[in-house]
Amino acid sequence: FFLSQENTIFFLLFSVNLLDSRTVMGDLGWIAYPKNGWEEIGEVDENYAPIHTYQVCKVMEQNQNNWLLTSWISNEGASRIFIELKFTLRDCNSLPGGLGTCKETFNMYYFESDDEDGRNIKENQYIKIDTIAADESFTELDLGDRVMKLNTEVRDVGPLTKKGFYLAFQDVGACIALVSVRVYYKKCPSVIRNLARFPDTITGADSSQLLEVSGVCINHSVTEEAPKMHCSAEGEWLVPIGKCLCKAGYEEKNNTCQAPSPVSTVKKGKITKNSISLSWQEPDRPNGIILEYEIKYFEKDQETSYTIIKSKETAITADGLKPGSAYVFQIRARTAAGYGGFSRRFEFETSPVSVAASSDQSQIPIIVVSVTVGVILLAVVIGFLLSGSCCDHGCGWASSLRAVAYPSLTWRCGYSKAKQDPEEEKMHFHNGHIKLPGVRTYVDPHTYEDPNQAVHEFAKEIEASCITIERVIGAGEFGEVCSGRLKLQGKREFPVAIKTLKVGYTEKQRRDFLGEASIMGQFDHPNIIHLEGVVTKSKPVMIVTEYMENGSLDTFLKKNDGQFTVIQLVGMLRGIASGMKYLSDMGYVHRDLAARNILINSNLVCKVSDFGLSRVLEDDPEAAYTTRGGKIPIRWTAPEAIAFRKFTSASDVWSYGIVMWEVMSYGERPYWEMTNQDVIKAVEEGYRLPSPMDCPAALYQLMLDCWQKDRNSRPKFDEIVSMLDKLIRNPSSLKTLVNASSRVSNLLVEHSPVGSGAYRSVGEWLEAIKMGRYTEIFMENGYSSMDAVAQVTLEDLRRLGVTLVGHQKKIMNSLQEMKVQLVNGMVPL
Ligand code: ACK
Repeated sequence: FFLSQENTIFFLLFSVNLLDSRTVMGDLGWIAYPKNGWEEIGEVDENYAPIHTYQVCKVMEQNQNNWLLTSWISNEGASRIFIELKFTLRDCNSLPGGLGTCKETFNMYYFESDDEDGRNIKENQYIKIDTIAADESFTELDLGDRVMKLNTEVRDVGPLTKKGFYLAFQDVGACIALVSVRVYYKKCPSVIRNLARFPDTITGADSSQLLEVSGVCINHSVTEEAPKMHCSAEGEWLVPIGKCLCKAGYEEKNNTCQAPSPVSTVKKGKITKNSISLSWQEPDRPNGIILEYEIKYFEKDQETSYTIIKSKETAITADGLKPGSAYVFQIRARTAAGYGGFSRRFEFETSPVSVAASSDQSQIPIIVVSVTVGVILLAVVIGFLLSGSCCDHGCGWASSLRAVAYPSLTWRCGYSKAKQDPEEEKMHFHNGHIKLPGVRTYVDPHTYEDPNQAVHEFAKEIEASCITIERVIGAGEFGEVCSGRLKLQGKREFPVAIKTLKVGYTEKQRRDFLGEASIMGQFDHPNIIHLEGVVTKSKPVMIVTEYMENGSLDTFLKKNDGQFTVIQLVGMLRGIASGMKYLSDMGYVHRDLAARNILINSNLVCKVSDFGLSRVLEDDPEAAYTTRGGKIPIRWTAPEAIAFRKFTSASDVWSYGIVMWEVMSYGERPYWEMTNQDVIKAVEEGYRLPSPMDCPAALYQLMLDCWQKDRNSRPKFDEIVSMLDKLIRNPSSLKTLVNASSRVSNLLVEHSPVGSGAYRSVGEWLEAIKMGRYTEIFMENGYSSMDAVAQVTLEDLRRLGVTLVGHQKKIMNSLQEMKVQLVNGMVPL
């Protein structure tokens, strides 16, 4: 097998031998009949190991029928097996007098059987695999030169349904030496990918089959999106989908989430009415050097208010506690790999106060609590009045606007350092940051009075000293784009992309620049570019994102024209659709979806990027001013968005169709060199881009669906994702290409309907009901006359690839209508 690059889409080809005649030390146990046909040459190699070569050379005799039967070969559960033959064959022309009877081929057969008892079956029960001919035959001259013209031929057989099989080689009068026979099956070998483990998977029975395999998240990781990959018939893993993420407290390292095991033994020490001392032992499996412990504690049944102490020692004293109260403690250790899991809960109680002492002292905590609550309430009121200014410790009141967007978000505050051991750090939390269940909604940073606040709401501030800039990789509207490395505390350094804001910027430019981070920071999806954070407290101002090794998709495809399989291209499209589904679920309309705004990493994973704040698309060189003054990338934009600025997820779907076209044509410019005005006019008149070369019909159909004039008829992104998933699962559906002869290479395709009335042809009928796109598929599948069409069933439509329910209904209803009319003698079919 070979492994291309650690991170590229896998080409781990794996085969497992079921038989290799060269490695069998003893007798092969094969049978030859008649006895004077095939014979084994008892040769040994330089290590005295037998070379099991069989030969036959009855070229001068008529009617040869020499059989060589192998012993029973178990298929070990594989349903498609491969047979590699190495042989030499004599050129008949070089045989004086043998021309009349000499043959230059032999036949290979198989017979399936669950056990070894099937050996005595008759010749005619064997199933022929193929006639084997030599690419190179040898002559006497070659023999003189001692040239060995060894042929290698591979055939595959499947689906196999029994436990094993016999092979047979039939000679009908050739001069052959069968040097070796290797029988094997292919499998996609067990791998860990995106933190999910995929098992050894034997390839499918069909040579074009892709098996969808679900991955299992490795230890200490959880599903982000159900991880899946596809095992191809060649034993390659293709199209990874979804991923696992290390659980909170675990860090990803070399495809694992390694961290210390939980602390298991905790002992109580001195207990007073206000304090509890604890000590514990190092975890059984520290898995590295323990850097510190985190001790979380709270009053029993009051978990929403807890305190965290960080300590380098294995003992602490928690003080400031209420007398006579039970407290719950949990401890976890941290190594360079991150935090381990928390220990189980340990419960200890402070000593009660004596009755005499309680009368005065017990008032103190009550007063303290009352004052604290008073201060907090006052702060709430001020916080709302000020509409969301933020305190310096990173503890923020949500602004009233944000409170609208996140109705149940309360507040997160209370960071304080207590007077204590300098080795310890202590923090109190009230109501940890609440994560809303279900899908979140995108918050437009414009709704913030102060856009700077939006940035800090959604983006982490990174210290400039954590970033190493390595080289300039491009130019953005606001400044250079660089690649570099980010080293965050307690994490390994990793590559990042850094967008910088050029010096001398205006306040508006800074706002717009950081606006992108405010938007990006709200997204968390494997197909959306991930924001690491921003640098705003020093200059230059920067936006730091994950690094995408292959840069923007359009350039990448142009550079690699024709290099990918259809499945790989569909995998890219699936990723983009999945990212767009996420954005549309969040209520975010992209408005500038185009291959140039998709980034692609070394895994060929595509991620949507470019989230400008103003969305006037100043930074897109493709954007042109419309008559209404807006700047729009005409070739990618839906007609309603160009005409009256109706930007919706449905207009993003139109753009997605254009991206599909760009991907399938390896970065071709949509509408080539037509002017923007001509593009607008042609699209308005019902013309559409023709299919890219070698494009599967199902994909072109999907493009046409995305380019429906009526935006409500376009598929939704979730439908696009499931449609692409279906195609990936069933790659034979991608085999029907758009007919090359009907593919118009430099003209647009007309999609406007013709008139109604009696239909002279299938094309005319389909056009009239606005289903003209299916004409070709109907014709190709034998529905070329109206008589044939009259027989079409719903099942047939599905088989033809008419998957949209609306279209199925339209066609079936029209057929039904025609049948009724036929009965009434109105339309001659
Ligand atoms: O095609 P490219 O190499 O990919 O050139 C452009 C350039 O910067 C200007 O946008 C590249 N670029 C932008 N963001 C990233 C990123 N996150 N990772 C890698 N390259 C990026 C883009």
